Amino acid sequence: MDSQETSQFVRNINLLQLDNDVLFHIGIKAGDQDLRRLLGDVKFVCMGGSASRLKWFAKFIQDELKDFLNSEKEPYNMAKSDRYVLYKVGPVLAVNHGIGVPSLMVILHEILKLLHYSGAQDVKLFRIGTSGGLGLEPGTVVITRRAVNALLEPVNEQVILGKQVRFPTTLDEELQQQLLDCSEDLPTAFGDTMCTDDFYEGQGRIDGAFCDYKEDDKKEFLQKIHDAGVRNIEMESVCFAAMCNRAHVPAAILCVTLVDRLKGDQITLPKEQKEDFEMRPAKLVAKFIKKSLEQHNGEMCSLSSKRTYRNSFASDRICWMLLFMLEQYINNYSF
Ligand code: R2B
Ligand code: URA
Repeated sequence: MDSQETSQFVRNINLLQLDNDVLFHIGIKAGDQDLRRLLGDVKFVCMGGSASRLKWFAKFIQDELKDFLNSEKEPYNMAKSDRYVLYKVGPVLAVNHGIGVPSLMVILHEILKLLHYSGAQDVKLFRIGTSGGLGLEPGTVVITRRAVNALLEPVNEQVILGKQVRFPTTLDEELQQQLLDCSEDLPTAFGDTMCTDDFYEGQGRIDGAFCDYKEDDKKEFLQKIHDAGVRNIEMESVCFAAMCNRAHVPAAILCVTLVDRLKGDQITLPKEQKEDFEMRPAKLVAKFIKKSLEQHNGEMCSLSSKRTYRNSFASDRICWMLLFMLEQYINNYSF
């Protein structure tokens, strides 16, 4: 079977019924553009919270990869909605995801469908973000070993049709090691990342609008999670890991620490230093991407397919339907 006609990114037979899938939050209709030509060669999706940081990242990665790229045109925002930004630079797609799991989950559904409709292959996803550290010098990049929820469980819990469903947050160990190998002079740590639904009470801060616990309770909690292996706290990791895991996409999470939570709550870094720290996960990922491109002699940067989305749509549907039926059959008849 032509490998371009299978897709790892989605598993939803209902998509076959859609004539022209609307990716609402990025303002793209799947059938209106030649997505295979535009995005078929994407190999690395880099996501982070803020739209302006991702705009900066797109320019930065363009500069870093200039020896591999054949265009110096300024990256433009492909998203036609004001919710998220989407920049394509050679084999890299840079996307912001906003704050927290709900915002990330919405854009990840749409990015995975976008990758599916584009026929992209061998894609890796990265979250390059910020976090509060535990026992680490601010400015340390934590490469996440396991993403755990606020109860220290390695799962992302979703409520689907009124029922709680738990998805494991397994991350790719080989990718973690490859990133650690790229860290060189950057201060880097490797450990568990706790994902919370809130920046204030959810992360045990005492400086929110409300706080019904004492400084000692907070210290006890933070020390407990530190002793359990947590090295940083942020707000998206369990969802990012679980959805990439469901999509069988190798994924990694790299977040710089902006404060040592064992010492305080407020982020008081001067602007320049904060900006410098925020670049560090991007620098680390850029090194990894460059190394990957060097290993492939830059061939990842050529367009992987010239077929149009419309031309390939019918054959994709048939192969995809057969695969889905096979999977259902195996699930129903295996013990
Ligand atoms: C890190 O920083 C943001 C909160 O300030 C949130 O998106 C996160 O995970
Ligand atoms: N982002 C978080 O979620 N927490 C912090 O402490 C810093 C950044």
